Amino acid sequence: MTGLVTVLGSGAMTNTINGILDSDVMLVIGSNTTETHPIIGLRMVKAARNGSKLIVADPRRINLCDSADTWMQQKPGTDGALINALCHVIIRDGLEDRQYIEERAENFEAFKESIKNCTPEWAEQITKVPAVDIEKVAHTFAKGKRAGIYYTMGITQHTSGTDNVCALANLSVITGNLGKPGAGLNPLRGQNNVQGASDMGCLPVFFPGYQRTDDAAAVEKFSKIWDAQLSDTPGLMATEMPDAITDGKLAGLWIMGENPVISDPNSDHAKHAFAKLECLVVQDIFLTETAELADVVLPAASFAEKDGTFANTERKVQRVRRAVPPPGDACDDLSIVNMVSNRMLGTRSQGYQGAVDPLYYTVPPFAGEVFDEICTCWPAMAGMSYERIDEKGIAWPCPDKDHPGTPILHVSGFPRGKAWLSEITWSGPDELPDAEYPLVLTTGRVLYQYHTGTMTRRSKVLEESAPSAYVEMHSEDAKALSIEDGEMVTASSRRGSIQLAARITDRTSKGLVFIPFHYKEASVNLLTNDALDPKCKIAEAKVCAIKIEKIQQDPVPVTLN
Ligand SMILES: Nc1nc2c(c(=O)[nH]1)N[C@H]1C(S)=C(S)[C@@H](COP(=O)(O)OP(=O)(O)OC[C@H]3O[C@@H](n4cnc5c(=O)[nH]c(N)nc54)[C@H](O)[C@@H]3O)O[C@H]1N2
Ligand SMILES: Nc1nc2c(c(=O)[nH]1)N[C@H]1C(S)=C(S)[C@@H](COP(=O)(O)OP(=O)(O)OC[C@H]3O[C@@H](n4cnc5c(=O)[nH]c(N)nc54)[C@H](O)[C@@H]3O)O[C@H]1N2
Ligand SMILES: [Mo]
Repeated sequence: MTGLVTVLGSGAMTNTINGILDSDVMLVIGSNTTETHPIIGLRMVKAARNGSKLIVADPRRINLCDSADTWMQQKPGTDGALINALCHVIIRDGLEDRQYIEERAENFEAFKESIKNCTPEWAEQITKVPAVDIEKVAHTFAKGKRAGIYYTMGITQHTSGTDNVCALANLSVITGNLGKPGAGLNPLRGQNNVQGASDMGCLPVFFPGYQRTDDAAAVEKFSKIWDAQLSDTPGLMATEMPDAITDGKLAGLWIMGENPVISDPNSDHAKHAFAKLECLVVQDIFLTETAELADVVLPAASFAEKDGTFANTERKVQRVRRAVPPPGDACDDLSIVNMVSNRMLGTRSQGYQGAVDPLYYTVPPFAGEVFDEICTCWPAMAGMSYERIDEKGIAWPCPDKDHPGTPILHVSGFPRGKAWLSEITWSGPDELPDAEYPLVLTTGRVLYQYHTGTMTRRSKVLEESAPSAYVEMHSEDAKALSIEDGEMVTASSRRGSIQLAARITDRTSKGLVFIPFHYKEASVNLLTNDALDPKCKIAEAKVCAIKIEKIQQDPVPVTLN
């Protein structure tokens, strides 16, 4: 997440999972932890049982609310106002950590000025969280000796996602909570090895190790290592690609391990764009909805069929070993990339210009050679080797062979010197409800399914536990529309329409509905908004305006006989 990268140097948990047990306050905001990170959720429940105060901020009554000291039910898309108000109360009541701020932060006066008017009463108007709760939470958080923040997509999947993360960083810094056990700022990473993918530069502005593509020294360094002149122009974010295709700026796409036809907000737009590509290559372990559109499908091996390393959510780099051979023609991803690269050799095709040698990984399965190369080009992994992580992983930074790794970041300082307290102005979501589309839709996950279901929906046990799409709606909204629990309804936005079952519940508030995005037969991304955060280009999957309608049954003809 680039916002956090700018603030702290990288987007990763600053602290450890087991450290949760050392916390005395936990603020869980926009994370349905017991369903989406169940192991971490268990630690939180255990910590709460041991006396740590748990604060949950979520528009839905998630399971974690059962263990919470306070639950703040904000309106979706209002987190920036809520967090600014927490900071306002802390400073107003003199609860900030003065010494920490003086030693480790800058821009405090301007920051303080910027939240001068963010009173709890102002925030109550916007968020619908009672001002007294905001005051209580601000006091609990600031008085905690080890107060940790845990957040995920409820915070980031907004047009204000980067601002929300910066606001949370402000809260953590002014209370002196970065750099000590049981505290910190902790984005719980989503996919398996998404941390490793970010670390390795699967972001258009970074080479491996967060070394920027617009930094001339980094371009020179990697041009030398890879023996090819590299570009200093940042690439496109995945979310910017559909428009780039439509605008004729992008002609070919090679998608590895993603199913955007189901997972991209406003997915029909993405699907139409893909149809305009000159060449679409999809590399996946299954023939997905996206692979069905491809000119070429490259069958990949799954995690259990390959060698390498994964970096987990606490930055720990761990070995993965092949347990079974891949089926049929499937190959591990690295070998596929290697084979394609070597066949490009000698051609003048874009992106491989100037290279003279074949990719020099020579000993199958190559992963060990790549690992050694990573350790030479990113100082934070310079001290790692397969021998050292043979049995137990090591958390980066690990700068030399004797270094034990760094479970907690920022103990003695920040990458940029001092932490910058940024001035955040709250701005609401891109699309708000109106007379035609009166309900707010938020989307997300359930415990038993994983994203577009390519993997989990092939598992009988999981599929039996969560077999079909549904829309969670408040009893008063259902009553107003004469909708009964379990009844099939139509949900539509300005972009599309789906049919699914109503689940009547008071987990959401009046006016808010929730739909999981796992089900292709009622794919909620046909409805969602693809408006982007201007800074990190994440799409606003968590808020859009929709309407729900009863499906009018044709009256059953009365037959007289
Ligand atoms: N079972 C399961 N686990 C998973 C995944 C999966 O598909 N299935 N996916 C993995 C991945 S890649 C990721 S990124 C993570 C995501 O993990 P989470 O972010 O925990 O999952 P979500 O369900 O997307 O949304 C989290 C919460 O955000 C709340 N929310 C909605 N709008 C707002 C808002 O405006 N503000 C706030 N504060 N909260 C809001 C929702 O009510 C929900 O409880 O899960 C990972 N774990
Ligand atoms: N409405 C809405 N939309 C969302 C979200 C939301 O909360 N709401 N969340 C967003 C988020 S956070 C995420 S992470 C995305 C997830 O979106 P996607 O990443 O598109 O979803 P997955 O279904 O996990 O797709 C991963 C693909 O990788 C394949 N795969 C698995 N292992 C391997 C492997 O080793 N090699 C290769 N080559 N392929 C493999 C799987 O078969 C699968 O097809 O969805 C995003 N979209
Ligand atoms: Mo994710």
